Amino acid sequence: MKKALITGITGQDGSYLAELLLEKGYEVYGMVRRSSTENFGRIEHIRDKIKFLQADLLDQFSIISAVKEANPDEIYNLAAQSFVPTSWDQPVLTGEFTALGVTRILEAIRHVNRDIKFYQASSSEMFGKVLEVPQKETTPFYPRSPYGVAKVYGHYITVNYRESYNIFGCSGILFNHESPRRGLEFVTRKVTYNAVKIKLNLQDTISLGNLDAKRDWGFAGDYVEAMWLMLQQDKPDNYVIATGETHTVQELVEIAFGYLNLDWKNHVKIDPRFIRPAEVELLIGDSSKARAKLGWKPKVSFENLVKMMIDSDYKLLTGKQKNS
Ligand code: NAP
Ligand code: F7E
Repeated sequence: MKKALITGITGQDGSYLAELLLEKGYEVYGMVRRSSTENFGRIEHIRDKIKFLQADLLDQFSIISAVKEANPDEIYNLAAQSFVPTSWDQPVLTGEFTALGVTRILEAIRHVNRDIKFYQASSSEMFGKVLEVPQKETTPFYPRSPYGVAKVYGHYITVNYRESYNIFGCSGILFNHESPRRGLEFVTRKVTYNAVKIKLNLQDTISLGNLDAKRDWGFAGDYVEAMWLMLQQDKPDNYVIATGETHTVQELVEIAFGYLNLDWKNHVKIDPRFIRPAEVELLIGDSSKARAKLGWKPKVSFENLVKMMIDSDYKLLTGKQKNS
């Protein structure tokens, strides 16, 4: 039985990856940080199958202890401060978690067992003010936020430990991926959750920022499979994971409100508080390398993803299925 240690197991991707690895027969260890209230909502249904280890990305020895105790074949580093706007408010902490946290895990691997395979959750935010369209593994980086800058560090330290110590480290450059388990502050979930509340007359408006930003949005459940596939290859590498389609935030709003038979123009307000100091205007990924080498491809379309999230939020808020 293979063993995997997932950091960020309480997050969106951690929950889907834990499900996938359990289905594949893995013994799954989850690294969690201490908090005054438990935060296991996304993994409640599988929590009795997971072995939890308390550690924090800021604390080197706690990570070494967790790696020693789990003694895993694979580590998936999904933990991070992952919300881009917060990275301007807390740039130093974002650097500690999202950049140096990666080095702390790699150092634990180097000291405990160099045969552990490592997955780093890199991001399309590294492309930022894009220098090529579509973006692929060889596209130069130009990050536009402290978060993006921290992820570039995490990417290169993974490549560096691969080249310096022969550690099997993979960097998955994942474009935006969403699901009913997405945090409420990210734009897809903010739109689906609040559109349902508007439909139910629980509120009248939603405030958003830049409606013209374009993103390549996929389904998180599809993307965690790519993470696993990267660690099953003969050699470690970097891979772009994306759908190859891009949509504006306005298109997201149109689909979500349209599915609820609402006219979005009556309910959406623009609030400058949600405009970013520097924006990533356009992301669209070329995942042909992953498709050819990993045999990976996305299964859920953008429209179906938005509808899946609306259906789930409707059930969450009413306890009933939405009639189509
Ligand atoms: P998420 O829902 O925000 O989850 C982040 C996880 O990191 C949570 O489990 C959180 O734990 C944990 N964490 C944060 N700080 C920590 C610390 N100091 N010590 C230990 N754990 C800590 O993020 P996600 O959407 O699942 O994304 C997973 C990873 O992929 C992240 O690294 C993100 O930056 C990256 N990524 C995401 C996307 C995307 O579109 N979703 C795209 C590219 C890359 P708590 O529950 O305790 O807060
Ligand atoms: O914003 C625009 C905003 O916060 C998407 C993270 O998972 O994916 C995510 O980062 C777009 C931006 O995601 C609002 O300006 C408009 O252009 O959902 P988001 P993100 O910043 O793209 C990458 C790949 C990651 O790695 C990150 O961890 O939507 N937008 N109005 C808004 N965004 C938010 N959050 N809220 C608004 O009201």
